[in-house]
Amino acid sequence: MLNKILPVAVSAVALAALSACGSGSAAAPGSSGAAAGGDAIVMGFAQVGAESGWRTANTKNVQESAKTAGIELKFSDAQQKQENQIKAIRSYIQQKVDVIAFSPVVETGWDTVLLEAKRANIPVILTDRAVDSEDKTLYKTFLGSDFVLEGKKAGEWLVENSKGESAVNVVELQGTTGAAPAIDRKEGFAEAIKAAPQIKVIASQTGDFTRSGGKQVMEAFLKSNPDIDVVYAHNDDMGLGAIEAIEAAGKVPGKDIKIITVDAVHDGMQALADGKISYIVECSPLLGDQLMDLAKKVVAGESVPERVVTEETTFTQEQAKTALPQRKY
Ligand code: GZL
Repeated sequence: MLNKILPVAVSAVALAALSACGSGSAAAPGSSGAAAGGDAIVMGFAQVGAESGWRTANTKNVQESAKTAGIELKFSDAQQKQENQIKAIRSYIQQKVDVIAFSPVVETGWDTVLLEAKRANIPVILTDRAVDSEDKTLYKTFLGSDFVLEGKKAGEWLVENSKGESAVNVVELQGTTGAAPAIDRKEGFAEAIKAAPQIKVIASQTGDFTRSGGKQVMEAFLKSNPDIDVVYAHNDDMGLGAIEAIEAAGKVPGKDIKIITVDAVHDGMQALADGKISYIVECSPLLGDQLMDLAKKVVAGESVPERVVTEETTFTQEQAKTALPQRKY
């Protein structure tokens, strides 16, 4: 299946030259798999890492969806390091994959490698997280959540549940420094709590989206802030780490200190059902099927929306108890 639509201006001579030296298909440069006359589309996927329950659920889902879609997946785990993701993307360019998909660990520093992919005629799909590139031609689409809205939902729940309180001291466990979900969830939450001036963020620090990071930062917060009422954690894993620190300090999570998190992975939902977490804003990792559908369209040269926002909801303790048995991750 010729997946690279050759520029119509290509002359007959150029086409003859291509077929004379290639496999007979006049595939554009930067193509392998289906674009070179093979059967399966080849996708290079540069994953962030395996830092959280969300990430491992996302990886499993992408791999399963690729298999179902008949797409050959080349997969790399960057251990949360941008230089490893850039190396992986360069390797996919060298291998002439048909399409590259990745979740940028941080928003900045991608223009150079994305320009290399563009010059190699390899379309790029952003999945999960965004980049801050001004040049929107560097990628075909961004599939992922609205992280500002997620932060707003968390803040709105706290405003709703702080009525009558004279002072509400919040400590914030931020995600990876420079990552789109960390920047946006912080922004959305801060915006929402403006409606209730008695709510104050008294400390905010990154726990890098990991359980151990959340625990370490929460231990420090507990030592330096005697009156913490609420933890706002940018993901379940840091919230679960905070629970360990709170219990080690002899306090009761969900009672002495309320915890609000984002994601709704199984362990978070279990802690919510058990009353240790008070509220969870869902962020779905199940992007695989949409990603593969977008990849097929992009490789076939079809137009796709610049932005695809994923559907997601929120959970209270009662809703978590009901939802848990059906959860896929
Ligand atoms: C959000 C995703 C975040 C999750 C974390 O879409 O990028 O990264 O909220 C994960 O759990 O580490």
